[in-house]
Parts: sequence; structure tokens; C-alpha cells
Amino acid sequence: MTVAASLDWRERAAGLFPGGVNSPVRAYQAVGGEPPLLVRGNGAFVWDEAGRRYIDYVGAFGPLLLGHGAVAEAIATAAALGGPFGVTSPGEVRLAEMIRMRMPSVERVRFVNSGTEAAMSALRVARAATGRDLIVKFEGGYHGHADSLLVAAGSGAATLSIPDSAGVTQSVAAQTLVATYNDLVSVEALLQAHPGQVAAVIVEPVAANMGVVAPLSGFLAGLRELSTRAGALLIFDEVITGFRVAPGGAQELYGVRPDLTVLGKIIGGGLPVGAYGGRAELMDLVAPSGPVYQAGTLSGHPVVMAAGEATLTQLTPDAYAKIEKESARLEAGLQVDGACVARVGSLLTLFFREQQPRNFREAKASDTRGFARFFHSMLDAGVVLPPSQFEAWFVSAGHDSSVIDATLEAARG
Ligand code: KE4
Repeated sequence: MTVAASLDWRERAAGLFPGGVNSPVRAYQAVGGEPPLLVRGNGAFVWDEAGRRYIDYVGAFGPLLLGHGAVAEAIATAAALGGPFGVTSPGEVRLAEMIRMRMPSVERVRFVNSGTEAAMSALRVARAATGRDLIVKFEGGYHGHADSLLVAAGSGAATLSIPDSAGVTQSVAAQTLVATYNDLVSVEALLQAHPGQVAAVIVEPVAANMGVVAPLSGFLAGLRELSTRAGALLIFDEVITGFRVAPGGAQELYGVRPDLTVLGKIIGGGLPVGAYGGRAELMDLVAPSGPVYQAGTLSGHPVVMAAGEATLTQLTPDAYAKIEKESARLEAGLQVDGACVARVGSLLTLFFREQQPRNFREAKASDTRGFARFFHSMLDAGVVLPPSQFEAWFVSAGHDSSVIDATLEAARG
């Protein structure tokens, strides 16, 4: 495709979609410049319309733990069978059983079509189960764009400096209390100030939407204890960490059992998906078993289930070991002046600050202009990163030693 042709695509997109994109972070507003027009991917690589190859650390923002195209055959086979059928299909059962085997806390699960839908629904279950209205989230935590969660939000909301979205009413926002990540005192203070009123504490067990910020030792166990003591449910948003940071997600890695878990991304292998699940007596509150209504035309779509099943099947112990080895090599080799690396498994962020942040306030103090310069130097060198200091780099099984070496070479500039 010629440059003129790609300009045409951009002009047409600008006239069709807000900001020319279907999700804000893709607009490159935080880093400037125009995103490449990517048309193909395979493994760790993507190609633009001019045939230029890039090493990809966006990985669709998390789903592609196996790399691009890894489950294309499973998708094609399932698509050829027609459907969806408007009744439960075998693929839904198989994927749900794989999830439960890896995350025993998820005794019952409901598939939906996005992480947003999953988080929104989990909150509804928590409010129904406790009869309480308030929720606690963390500054810089991102759980999708449901009204009550667009308060002090991370990811694209932080990138664009709109963590509290227009259109979210004051009355809805007032039911969301905001604590500081890695600060149990801030959580305890909110719970004590609102006795008997907090339905749930929702947390990204590894924060990845303020950049990657690991939980300090004892933080997650502390949330477990504080929530239980306050009669609130603990919700782990594992949309990013689920099946990435360990086969059983962060709840396996850190040994803390939430009451409800929110999932997405990897369980759809790159297709639109979400899921929420947890203790049977909680999930049996969901219609048609109970009074919490939640529904979705394409929930449990057989092609999506096949993509998720193929993904989890290919995530063998060897695959995890390989991803961990190369992620560790990337962390060790990334020496960039004025920057430090934060990593949990195959999630990594290069923060343009001296010390790894422990919360969003510290993450926001990063030199975002320095990040933008680095972002473009890497793009020019054929490495495409998530276009925000407040996103994670996603390493996949396709990022082999030669890819990591090429990345480190590009970072040396
Ligand atoms: P979706 O509704 O975008 O499928 O999932 C929302 C969501 C929920 N929970 C966590 C922890 C998430 O990270 C997300 C979405 N992640 C962002 C990337 N940080 C999606 C990228 C985008 O908004 O385009």
C-alpha cells in the first residue's frame, strides 16, 4: 500500500471513529505521532501496510500470550461449524472446566464479552450478596469503563488525564471509594469510615494499568483480611494477570484466594471475551439461578471458547518457563538512562524515573516525555511498545532469544 493509500485510511478513520480509533489508548495522544497501520501478525512480529516488520510488545494489550496467530486454526475450525446456537455449547463447558482447574476459587463462572462487562457484573453480584452499596478501588486501577469504575481510573483514562470520566454522575461516583495501591492503611481507613457499607474491594492483584506495579509483600493478604473483617467481598481483577503471571494467575502466584475473580483477554485468545466467577453461593445469585440479572447475546460464543481452549492448552509448563526466561533476560538487559524496569512475569514496564513506583502517585511522577522519546526511538528501530507510560509491555511465547536480543539492541539506541 502506498503512503497516500495509508493516509487515506487514516483520513477515513478520522471521519468515522472518535479520534480515529475504537479505543482511546490506540490514538497515540500520549506519545504523539501517527500509529503505524498494522495489517498482519505472526508470533512476536507485526507488519505494517508497507511491509515493514516490528517486534510487538502490545500483544493486543494482553490476550496474545502465545503470540500472533497461535490459535488461528482452532478459530477457523470452530467458525466452520456455524453458530452460536442460543444454547450452551460443549466449548463453553470445556473452557470453564479448564479455568476452574487452574483457579479453584472459581467454582462457578459466567462468560461475557469484555473485561468491562465482567467487572461490572462482579460488582453487581457483590452488592446483591452483601446488600451494600459502596465499593473500594485503587487510584490508577483500571477495570474497564463501567460508570462506577471510571473513578481515578488507570490505563487509557490516566493516559489521557481523564481518570474521572465525563458522563459519570456524581451519585454513582460517590459510591466508589478510592484507596492507594500498596497502602493497607488507606484501605482500613475507608472501611472504618464506612462500617457495614462496603460491598467489595476490587483490585488488580498486580497493577498493570499504571504501568506494572507489583504488590508489596503482605499487601494482598492484608486486603484479604481487611475485606473479610469488614464483611466486604474481595474481587481480583485478573483480566491481565489471569493465566499470565502463573498458570493459576496472581491468586496462585501470591497464594491469596479472592471471593470473586474477573477475567478476560487470554481466555479468549485474542477474541472478545470476559468472565467473572467465584464461590458457588455467590455465583448462584446470578440469573436464572438467582435475582442478579446479567445476560449477553454472544456470551460463550463457540469460536471464542475454541480460541480460549486452544490458548490454555498450549500454555504448557515449558511455555511458561520459556516466557519467564526471556522476560527475565529482557528485564536484565534493559539499561536505559533515567529509567528503571518493573517486572512481574511477562508483564514489564520501563518507568522513566529512578525508583520503581509503589502506587499511581509515584508512577505519575515519571518523565512521560522521556518515555515518549524512547517510544519513538524504539518504533523507528522496529519495536512497537504500548503507547503510554501507564501500560505494560506484554512478552509472548513468540519472543524468543533472538527477538529479545534485537529488542535490547534497539533500546541501546
Ligand atoms: P475490556 O473491557 O477492555 O475487555 O477490559 C477492561 C479491563 C479490565 N480489567 C483490567 C485489569 C484491564 O487491564 C482491562 C483493559 N485493559 C486495557 C489495557 N490496559 C485495554 C486496552 C484498551 O483500553 O484499549
